Amino acid sequence: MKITIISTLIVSFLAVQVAAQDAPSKFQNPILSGYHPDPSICRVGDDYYLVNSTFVWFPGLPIYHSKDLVNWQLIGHAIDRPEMVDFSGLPDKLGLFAPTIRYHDGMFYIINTCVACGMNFYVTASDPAGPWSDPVWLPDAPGIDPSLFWDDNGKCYYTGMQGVEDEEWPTQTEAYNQELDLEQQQLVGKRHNLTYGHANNASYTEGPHLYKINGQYLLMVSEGGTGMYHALTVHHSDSVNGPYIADYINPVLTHRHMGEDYPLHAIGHGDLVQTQNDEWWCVMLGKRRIERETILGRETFLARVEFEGQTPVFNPGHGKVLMEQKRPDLPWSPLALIPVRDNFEGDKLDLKWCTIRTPHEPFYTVSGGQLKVQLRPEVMDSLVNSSILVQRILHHQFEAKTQMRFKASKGHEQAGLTVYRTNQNHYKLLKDNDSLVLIKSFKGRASEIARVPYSNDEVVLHVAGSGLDVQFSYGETEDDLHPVGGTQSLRVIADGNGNQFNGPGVGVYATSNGKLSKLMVAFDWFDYKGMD
Ligand code: 6LW
Repeated sequence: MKITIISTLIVSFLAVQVAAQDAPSKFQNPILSGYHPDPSICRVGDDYYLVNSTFVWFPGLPIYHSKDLVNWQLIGHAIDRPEMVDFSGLPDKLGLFAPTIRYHDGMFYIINTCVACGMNFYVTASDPAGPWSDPVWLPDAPGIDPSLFWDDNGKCYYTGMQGVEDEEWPTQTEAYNQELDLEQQQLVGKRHNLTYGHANNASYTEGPHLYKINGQYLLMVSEGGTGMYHALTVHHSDSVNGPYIADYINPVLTHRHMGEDYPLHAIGHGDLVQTQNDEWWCVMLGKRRIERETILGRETFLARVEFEGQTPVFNPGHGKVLMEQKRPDLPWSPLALIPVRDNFEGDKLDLKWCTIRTPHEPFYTVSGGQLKVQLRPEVMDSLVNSSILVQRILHHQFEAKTQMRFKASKGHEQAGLTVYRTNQNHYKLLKDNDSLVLIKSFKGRASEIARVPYSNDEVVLHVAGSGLDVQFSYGETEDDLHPVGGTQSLRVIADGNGNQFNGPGVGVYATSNGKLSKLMVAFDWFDYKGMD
């Protein structure tokens, strides 16, 4: 008996030791790599939910869930029915801007702006994985970047940003507050200016979020625009509608002073969360750079916040976002590894796949372990929904590969692999009836980089990115790949040059280039592998 108790104790002790060893003491930033801008976060009990902006990608507004603020699982999208929004004709930088997610009284709310497609709206859900309600449009709410805040008396406030008439300085904007009557589904009462930003020439004061902390209102906004000068500033008031007084600590977080060559910049657009263990953390966007280029777009980072009085101090002792730091005091909850190969099992695409712009008609099927994509006349160079499916590029060192079966009978029928940023900036490696062609589109100018004869129906297409370089290849099997087109530059999909706000994707594409076609192309599998 004694021996059993002792051995049970030893086994339990070892189990605790193993668990303790498994749980790292630190975490790495970014917590969501690749195209994950404008993060907003909320906590319900010991569950955390996060949403990002997605512009014209569909489905839009991904919802992530986490137990530890470090490991995030994609559980759904707030915009996943084509009737909800229409991105037709919109450039890749418009559409769904910065959302805010909040939980109140048993209901999740996401408030957002669809720029050039209806402006401000909110959706609700009792389960954040969905389904989400149809959008409730708020035609009286000017500007972008809406946020919601419930005061102790149950009143709900809409906090937004808008331009100002008669600007005193260029790019002056304001954060404002107005009551939102959720019964009437509209803004009511007076609109109050909260701040123009803390600096006397603050530019693009945006992304406001309001919190009540120790009985005082805390307003956090971004200033400086979403590039080099991005920053977070905080402002305090005893009354929800202000006046708000800028904290002397401002900017409370920025990398604007780190210089052009610092590898992490554009830190801003943050949202605070308090854990069940009384720690404060902030999620915010930032851009990683290689030789001053940003390939992966705006990513989501996490930083510790400690309050000194009413003042939030970000990563005390460091004052900047860290690539590695002590992780939140929360139960470590790692996720199952995402397999490299998507075998297209079941009858639905994995949540990671998106198309570009609203798909008003179905154009693909998943069955029998194959993804079949309909060739349609639409091309990805136009501002319409073409037969394109992409997933985010999450790493600076990555590989993507797919096995495709496709027998084109006419020259205008093409299908293959794409590295996509916008309708004007992308690569595509396509097979037609007798060849494989690599096309680069940069600032809207398409050029054929290489063409090789190829007549088999089956082909493996491959792309490998490394820093600023990208190399495409092809072969009859995945073990026999031949480079095509030499080393190309990922500057084509880097920020700038017409690439703004969104981020890059890799995936499949099919088109009949303006003519009708009955052809489908079949993909047996698609690999995405990230190395760094
Ligand atoms: C967003 C604004 C911003 O609405 O960029 O970085 C805009 N911040 O707050 C588009 O993501």
